[in-house]
This record gives sequence, C-alpha cells and structure tokens, in this order.
Amino acid sequence: MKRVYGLKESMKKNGFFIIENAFSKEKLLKIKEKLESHLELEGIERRWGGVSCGLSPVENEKYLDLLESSNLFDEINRELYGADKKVISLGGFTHYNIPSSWHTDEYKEYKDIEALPYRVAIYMQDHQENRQGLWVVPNSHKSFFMKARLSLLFKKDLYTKSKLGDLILFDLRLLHRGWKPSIYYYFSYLFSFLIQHKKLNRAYRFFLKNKYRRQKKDKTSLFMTFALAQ
Ligand SMILES: O=C(O)CCC(=O)C(=O)O
Ligand SMILES: [Fe+2]
Repeated sequence: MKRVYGLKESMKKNGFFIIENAFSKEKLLKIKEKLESHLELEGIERRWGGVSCGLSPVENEKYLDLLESSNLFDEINRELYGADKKVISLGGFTHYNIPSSWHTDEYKEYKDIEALPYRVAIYMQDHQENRQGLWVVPNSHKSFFMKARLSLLFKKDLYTKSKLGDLILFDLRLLHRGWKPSIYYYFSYLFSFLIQHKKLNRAYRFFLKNKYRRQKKDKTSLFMTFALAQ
C-alpha cells in the first residue's frame, strides 16, 4: 500500500498525518550526532526552554538529501497538490529540548485551500514512552486561533507517540506543542500563571525546569515547511 494513502483526506479532516518508518533510523541517528556535536563545538548549552536554530530553504534541501527522502517527498507533493506542480522549501528549524506550549505556526487564513503549505516534524528519538514528542489538537486547523485555544477546554488533544524514523506532517494552522507536562503540573502552572504571583510563578517554573531536567532525555527535532511555488 502507498505510504501516503489517505494523506490528503487526513490533512483536510484532522490537520495532520503520520508516516511510520519514513526514514532509516541509522541515517537519522547520524544526522542527530552531527547536529549535537555542532552545538557542543559552539559551546551552546541545551538549557531548559531549548535552543532553536533557523534553517534556510537551502539547508532544508540539504537535510532532504541527507535523508535521501526525495522520492517520499515527491509522493507527498503529488498526493497533496497533484502531478507536475513545483514545490519549494520555505525553511525551518532544528530544536534542542524545546518544550513549546500550545501554538500554531501560522495564523492567517488561506484563500486557496488546495495550495496550503505544510510543515513536517522529524523527531530524532522515540517518543512513545515520554511526553516530549508532538501533541496536536485534531481538527483545530479550521478554527480561528482564539477559538481553537478555547476549544482546548473541551476538545481532546492527541499525543502522536512517534518513533525514531516516523514523519509527521501537519497543517500550519493546527494547534500543537512539543512536550506536555502531566495534568497535575499543567494545572498548577496554569494556576500560577493566572494569579500572576511572581514568586509562586518563579518557584513553579523552577520546579518544572528540574522536572524536565530530571527526565535526562534530550530531545532533538527538525521542523521544515514546504509550499507550492507561486
Ligand atoms: O520541537 C518541538 O517539539 C516543537 C517545535 C514546533 O512546534 C515548531 O517548530 O513549530
Ligand atoms: Fe510549532
């Protein structure tokens, strides 16, 4: 069966799609090693809150070459946009230990729904057993941002539980986050945020930071954006 079977429908309906075992684990681990030794060489500390490095479209292409994934992306692009359409890279990020909170990567509304750009997430480690991978709110991509955020109160989010080698594609308007603290930490954080009590807030963030650190599970992820050439 085609790896991209159901991709277009799922992107429309849910706002995301997962291709399991899209890349070789060995290749990803080599790329991860390179990325991390670069950080070490530059003396960049992978502190709480994370470090992000912006990627140019050219660097995006370089990663695709390293992954030898051009065939897969041809399949994806054909499925999403139809044959003979030119798709370009718009750049992206490498993230190290980013525990991002709920956000969308794009806020504007698109007129041409058939020409929507898409984002890919490649996590360089397994995320079935921890909460550091990608969390999404299915179907939130069609709502206005604030409405989507409010809907978090009653809509169910979903943890992608990706494995090393999986590729996650998502609509840039989808509500998502990397890492979600357990419900207990989440609510107490919300509480300290709501009352805006400086000391309590600081104490709580300190607690959270140590909690994150104690996991001793570093996370590296690669996020890239692609769109139809104009
Ligand atoms: O690295 C992560 O886990 C999340 C990053 C993210 O959401 C983004 O780059 O848009
Ligand atoms: Fe994001």
